[in-house]
Parts: sequence; structure tokens; C-alpha cells
Amino acid sequence: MTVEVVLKMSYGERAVLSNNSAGQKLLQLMEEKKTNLSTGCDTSNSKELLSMARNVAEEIVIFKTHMDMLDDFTENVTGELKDLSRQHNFMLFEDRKFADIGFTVKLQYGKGIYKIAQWADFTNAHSVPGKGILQGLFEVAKEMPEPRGCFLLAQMTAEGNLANKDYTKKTVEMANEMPEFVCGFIGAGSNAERLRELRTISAPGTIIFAPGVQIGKEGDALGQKYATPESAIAAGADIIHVGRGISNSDNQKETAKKYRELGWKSYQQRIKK
Ligand code: S5P
Repeated sequence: MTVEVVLKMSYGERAVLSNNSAGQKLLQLMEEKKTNLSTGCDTSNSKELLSMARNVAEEIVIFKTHMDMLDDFTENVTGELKDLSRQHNFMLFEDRKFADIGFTVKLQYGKGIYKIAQWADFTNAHSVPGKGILQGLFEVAKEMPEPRGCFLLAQMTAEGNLANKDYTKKTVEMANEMPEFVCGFIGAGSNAERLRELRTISAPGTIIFAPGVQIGKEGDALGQKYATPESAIAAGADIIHVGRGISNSDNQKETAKKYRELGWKSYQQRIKK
């Protein structure tokens, strides 16, 4: 299947091509809820985190978290997020970026304070340790009562990052070995050319999750880079992640709504035959 064909397919049509149950569920949910927006609130305060989740719940398909930032983490936070995700139909993604040997990540994913596997539909992992990292995570994931999926970091958005073209290609090859667990990739939303490369070499059922999206800003003071929702989706992103573009706005709900509309319109434009 050529990349041109894949880019014209709807999320619903691609859902059946995914080999990961959580990925299938996500693609179907995007089709039904008509949103390809992910957001999150990178904060150390759980009240702020939960307040944002409530504000944006109706507009998003994924709420992405970094639980280890919280000063005041308790299991009530993940419990409340889980309740919200069920009530408002969105999925949870713990952006843990695992990067260790299989034995170690197994404990990090399933145990400890955060017990990520128990509540997060998705997590992500770096491919640098090799396929053992996926085997370790999957051993935990398959014991869970609900489907779990993993996004591999095939690219990064930050300036000067080391994930070059060859690294991306090898990451895709690694994903192809475990399609029952790897639902897709983190792609650089800020770099249309690289995103298109990733879409071109990825299996049609895999989902490209793209951070590095914000309107009216080129980046931040610490190397983050941004592009617009339109450019990321046109290049091949399936989900746009807008973090501070929404969390720092005066009206999180209205801003999320605006990004949702832009993301969905760009997708409709892309699949128009
Ligand atoms: O390459 C990456 C990968 C990720 S997952 N670049 C990123 O920025 N991210 C995450 O996306 C990052 O950890 C942060 O939570 C979010 C971007 O936030 P924003 O405020 O810059 O939109």
C-alpha cells in the first residue's frame, strides 16, 4: 500500500489494519468522537492536572500525562482520570518514555508508586535498548484486563535530537516485530518532511502521534519546536498533541475546541478523494 493510499484512508478503515487492540480502539474512537486531538498538562500540581482534564474532556481523544512530575501524587489522581476517561470517552497515555532493559522496564511499568500498566491505555518507549524493552513491557501489558498499547519514539521534536533517519527506520523495523503491542510511533509534529518519511515506511494500521504542535509559536527556550495542526496532519500525523498551547491558554476548553476543529478539518481535507 502506498503512502498516498494510506493518507486517504479514514481512521475507521485503518482500525481494522491495526494488530493492537488498544490501537484499534483508539482509531475507532477518533472516528466516532470526531477528534484527533491529544492534550495534557505538564504540571507538578494534581489539582491543575485534573481541572484541565475536566475542561478538555469533551474535545479530546487522548489525555497524556507525566505522573512523575506531580508533587502530590496519590492513586486518587489516576482513579479520577480513569473515571473521567470513561465518562467522556477518551483514552489515557502515560508519557513515561521507558528506555531500559526488559527486566527493569517490567518493574517500572507494572510496579512502584504509579502502577502505570493498571490505568494507562498507552505508554511509550525509546527503541535504543533494542527489542527486549518491548518484550519486557508486553509481559506486563498482556496480564492487564484491558488492552494496552505502546508508542515507540521513532522521532523527537527537540532541536539537535539524535533520532536521525536511520534510527527512525530501525525503530519501525523493531515495531514490525511486535505489532500486537506497538500501536504506533511518536513522530515529530514540528517537522513535516520527517513525518512524511515516517508515514511512508510505517505499516498502514500504525498510528502516528505527533507532539510539537502549536499555533503562533516556533518553539520554546529549551529547544522544543512547533508547527501547525494543518502541517502535521497533512504530512501524515494521525493525532496532534498540543500541550502548553492549550494548558497555558486563558480558556482551556475553548482553545481545545479550536485545535480540535483545526485538526479534524485537516484530516477531512487529507482523506478527501
Ligand atoms: O519528541 C517529543 C516527544 C514527546 S512525547 N517531544 C515532545 O514534546 N513530547 C512530549 O509532548 C513532551 O514530553 C511534552 O509533554 C509534550 C509537548 O508539550 P508542549 O507543551 O511543548 O506542547
